[in-house]
Amino acid sequence: MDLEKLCQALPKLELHAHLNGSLSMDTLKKLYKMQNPNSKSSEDTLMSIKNFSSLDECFKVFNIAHSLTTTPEAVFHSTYDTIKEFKEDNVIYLELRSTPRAIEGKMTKQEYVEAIIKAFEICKTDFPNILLKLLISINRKQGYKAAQDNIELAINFFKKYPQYIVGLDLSGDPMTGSTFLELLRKARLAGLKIAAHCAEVPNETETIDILKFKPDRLGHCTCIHPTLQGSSKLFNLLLDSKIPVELCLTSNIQCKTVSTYESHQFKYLYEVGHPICLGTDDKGVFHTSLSHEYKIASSTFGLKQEQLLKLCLSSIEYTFATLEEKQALLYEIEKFAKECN
Ligand code: 6MZ
Repeated sequence: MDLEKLCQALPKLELHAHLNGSLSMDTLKKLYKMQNPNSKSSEDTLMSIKNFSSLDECFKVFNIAHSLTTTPEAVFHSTYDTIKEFKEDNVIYLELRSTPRAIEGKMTKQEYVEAIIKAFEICKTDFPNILLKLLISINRKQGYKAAQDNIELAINFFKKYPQYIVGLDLSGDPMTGSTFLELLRKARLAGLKIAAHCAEVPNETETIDILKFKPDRLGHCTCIHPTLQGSSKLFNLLLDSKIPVELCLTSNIQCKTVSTYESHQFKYLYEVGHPICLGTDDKGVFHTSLSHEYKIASSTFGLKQEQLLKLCLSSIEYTFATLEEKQALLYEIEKFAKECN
């Protein structure tokens, strides 16, 4: 099987996908039409989503998607379409993450999360081969009160829908805000798993604090790179922690936080056998797919079929799924592996 076909056919697990960053151009156009039924052109407004060249500018791009997901109906369609697209890419397990937003007169944070759950419920019937979970995100830029509200919301939804709501994600512009680790500790005690973005920009003190907190998974870890000056201490701390890292190759290249695919931290973590998994981050913003990320990993780091399958298999362990669900995922991937031989 050629590489492209193999990466497409692999039963993959997506553990790092932000909902509003994952919206495809088709979904954005659809949402634009829903919001502006009489407008003829959506292209110009939406095209600016392609124009960014740094992490800072990337965060401005999210405003476009956010301006179109301001009602429960729009959030529902966004979630449904995104799940469908991941399913079409042969993703068998999808952990979406999203920051609940309240829009005055249009939507409460509670309704935002309910709209996602409603889409999950319908997708469960429409696309039974993809297992769905949700992490409630905390945007570090939005401050303590918003973080507290989102955690309370997550705990309440976790009680009602433990089959879907599995944890919290700490994300947002890494140049600002705080990590709210004391709040995350409370959430952990309530049974929620924690995935934290870590070291997207250089910040040794914060990185050490996060590593000491021991989230269940870490996102990016871009600046914990053994070749960066003074970073070997952080790299060793990360290795000792054994915390799985979600790696998003294209995202880091497009945001210019890593200069080349060849020098991506994937190489160093993979070489020493640190637990890692691949994710898209924001497939709409970065025009990628999980198959494409596997293809890049394969062609850049020389991963063959056996290693790609191992990458999928090992990701199972890092999911926030139940033991039973993990066994079902294992069965799916092993079945595929047998069919390949
Ligand atoms: C940190 C990111 C991110 O939550 O509105 N987000 N946070 N680093 C990244 N790397 C590029 N990509 C996305 O999805 C969009 C939000 O996800 C976070 C940001 O807070 C962004 O506003 P939701 O569904």
